[in-house]
Amino acid sequence: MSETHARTCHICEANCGTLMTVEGNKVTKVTGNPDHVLSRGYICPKATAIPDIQDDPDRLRVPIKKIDNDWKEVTWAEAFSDIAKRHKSILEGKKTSAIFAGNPNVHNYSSSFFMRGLKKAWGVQGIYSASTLDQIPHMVCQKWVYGHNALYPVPDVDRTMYMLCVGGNPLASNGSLWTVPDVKNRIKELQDRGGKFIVVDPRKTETAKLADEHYHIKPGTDTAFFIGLLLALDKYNLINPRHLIPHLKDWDKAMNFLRRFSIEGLSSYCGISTQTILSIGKQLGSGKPAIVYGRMGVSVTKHGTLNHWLIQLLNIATGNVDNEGGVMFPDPVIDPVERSGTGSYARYHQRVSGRPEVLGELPAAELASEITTKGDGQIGALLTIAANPVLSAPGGRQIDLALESLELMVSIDMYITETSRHADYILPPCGPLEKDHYPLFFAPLAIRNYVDYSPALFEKEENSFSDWEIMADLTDALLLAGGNTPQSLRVSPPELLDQFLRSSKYEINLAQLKSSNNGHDLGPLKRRLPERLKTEDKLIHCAPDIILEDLKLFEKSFKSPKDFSFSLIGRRHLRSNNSWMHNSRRLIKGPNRCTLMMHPKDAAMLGIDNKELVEVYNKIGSLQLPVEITEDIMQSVVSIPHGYGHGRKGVKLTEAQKAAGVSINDLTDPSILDNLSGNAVLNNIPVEIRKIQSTEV
Ligand SMILES: Nc1nc2c(c(=O)[nH]1)N[C@H]1C(S)=C(S)[C@@H](COP(=O)(O)OP(=O)(O)OC[C@H]3O[C@@H](n4cnc5c(=O)[nH]c(N)nc54)[C@H](O)[C@@H]3O)O[C@H]1N2
Ligand SMILES: Nc1nc2c(c(=O)[nH]1)N[C@H]1C(S)=C(S)[C@@H](COP(=O)(O)OP(=O)(O)OC[C@H]3O[C@@H](n4cnc5c(=O)[nH]c(N)nc54)[C@H](O)[C@@H]3O)O[C@H]1N2
Ligand code: SF4
Ligand SMILES: [Mo]
Repeated sequence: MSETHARTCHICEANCGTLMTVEGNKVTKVTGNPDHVLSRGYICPKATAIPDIQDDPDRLRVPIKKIDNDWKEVTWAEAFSDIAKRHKSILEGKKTSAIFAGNPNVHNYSSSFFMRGLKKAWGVQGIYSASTLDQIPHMVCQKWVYGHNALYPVPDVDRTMYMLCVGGNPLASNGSLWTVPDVKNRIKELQDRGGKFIVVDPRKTETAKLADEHYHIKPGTDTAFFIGLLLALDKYNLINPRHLIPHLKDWDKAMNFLRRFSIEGLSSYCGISTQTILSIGKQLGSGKPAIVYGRMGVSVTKHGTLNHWLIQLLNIATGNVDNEGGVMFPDPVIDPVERSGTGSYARYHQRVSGRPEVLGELPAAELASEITTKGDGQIGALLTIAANPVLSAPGGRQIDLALESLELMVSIDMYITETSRHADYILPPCGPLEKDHYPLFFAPLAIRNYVDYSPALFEKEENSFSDWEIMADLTDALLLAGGNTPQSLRVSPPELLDQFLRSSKYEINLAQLKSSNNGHDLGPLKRRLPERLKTEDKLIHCAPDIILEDLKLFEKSFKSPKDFSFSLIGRRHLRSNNSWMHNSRRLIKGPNRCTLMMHPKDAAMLGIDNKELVEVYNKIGSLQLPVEITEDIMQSVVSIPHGYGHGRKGVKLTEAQKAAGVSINDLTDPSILDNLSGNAVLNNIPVEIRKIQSTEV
């Protein structure tokens, strides 16, 4: 007998509604839920692989401890008390401890309720996380411009008439900082109603192929493109912030600063013609609802924060912030803008580099140097929670070495990964279908106000715990070892969730959400300014001094562009999710996707044929992989997807290891960061390439 259950997919930001057919304790089929209020029946292949994670024989079911380079199963109690004892003795010396929290934490709403307590008990102030490999430039820019780091302006794609997408590939990623399931059809609907979708990317991506226009841009030069667009609006007198005018501070200061550049100079720097810049500028300023959206390609660069500031200026200039069909601020039931502080900056600094803390985060790129640089405050104990920095952070080989030198490393993870293989203990959470789900971080990024809850599909296996339970037990063990009282009173996450829901203006409760299979639609995004602004003066700050300082640095580098042989960029594939879904046979099967994409002219110049092996190298490292020749990519630019490199010794991911690939982050440079946010630079990496002679293979 089979039953069908509605459940949100927890893998990516789209949060699609699925229907899962259950027979006994197995999910036998996953389809899209046609009645889901947001995803309308759409799912991608990753949702069908969720049962593969649930049933994966490589998935750890009990805690394991490393003894003489071998893993031994231990009880939870033994693990917690030994970890707490060792942690205490490390902190009694001159070393400190650190936490690295990875991307899946944002898909586990319940973990977030226990992070603060665990941070305190583990003895850390700032944390390392995937945020500084990703979106912190958006957040710190939002803090400075709108007054709160969580004031994400979300593209109102369903009502726009023109969308410029720079450095994002939603057809592969399904949208980011933009919860927009079924994005392909939404873009088609925009085109069907006479609107236009434009992509700017060094590669003609899946998204670019759907677009009305695509322009190749030289990697790392988007700052110039954005300034060019603002100058184009200025030139044609199309700057008209309309309803925003009373709420703007320092608009003229920002524009006066930008007028020192010329469109021609900017155009030759970024490789997009003056004519194109002028034409896009004109269309953005046409008075119709329009959006400029930028994602990873403009975030994980040297001027990521500056880029996002320029994007805000563009949307402000055309009156498209807080405008239907422009970018809007959602009104989520559980609202991070009302529930948390506006975000801190420079309260403390990195020991080695002196860089400031940003929103309670320390740069992930600097974790290895903080572990290996000797002296007081050196990191001796590391806790990773759902993170794989060896594959996801720059300088992966250096991180490998650093982790090996730790006195204590604990990983909360369900696999022996490239990272967790270095741990002394791995504490595995229960299977994904044994957890409930609430889009705590994604409802605030969604294209409509909505709310959705999925109870756990299966009971937890015996002796198995959710991430939050592991975090809470570890916190208690650490408190106890330090002579403190454990937090005996525990409210469970669903109870907390219920309290939050009930106290919201929507007056909704968990029982109501449980009884609904399709999520609740709470309507389209609405105008929210100026009430939503969190700056003290309730104004939009158009020219924060700290950002203008970085603009000056850009101006300097712009005057003397550096040339190198090839610029390496990343990419994502629909059937992959960062570093951790390659162990699903049904996702990984098919052609090798870990290839070096290269333009035919570059391949001819180097005498390389399709699928031939090359060495890609720079001062950070070197790797070998086959070439995939394609006209989609610009000349002098090459691309490698991130998240591969499963061939490292000791990893236990049987399927992933059959298509191990290599890690692009063995080539990315941990010493080059976005000045303002401390975010890693993961694109526009200088590399050299050489053909591997057949005698070397
Ligand atoms: N070169 C390059 N590097 C990149 C990027 C890029 O575009 N280019 N992208 C960056 C981005 S945007 C991100 S977000 C980061 C991601 O970087 P990370 O967060 O470090 O890496 P993930 O690959 O998401 O690894 C997640 C880990 O969590 C485990 N896991 C999965 N689900 C759960 C769970 O529910 N509980 C627990 N405890 N563990 C779980 C998996 O087994 C895996 O080991 O990578 C970044 N790295
Ligand atoms: N299938 C799948 N979906 C995912 C993920 C995944 O790994 N796989 N990861 C999830 C996560 S954690 C995130 S953060 C999101 C990311 O979501 P997106 O940002 O939409 O995804 P990317 O594919 O990294 O898109 C970045 C684009 O920027 C381009 N690019 C590179 N350098 C430059 C540059 O200098 N300028 C410009 N203009 N473009 C550049 C790249 O060619 C690429 O097409 O995806 C999420 N969804
Ligand atoms: S796009 Fe795919 S992975 Fe993302 S939520 Fe939807 S089904 Fe899941
Ligand atoms: Mo990400």
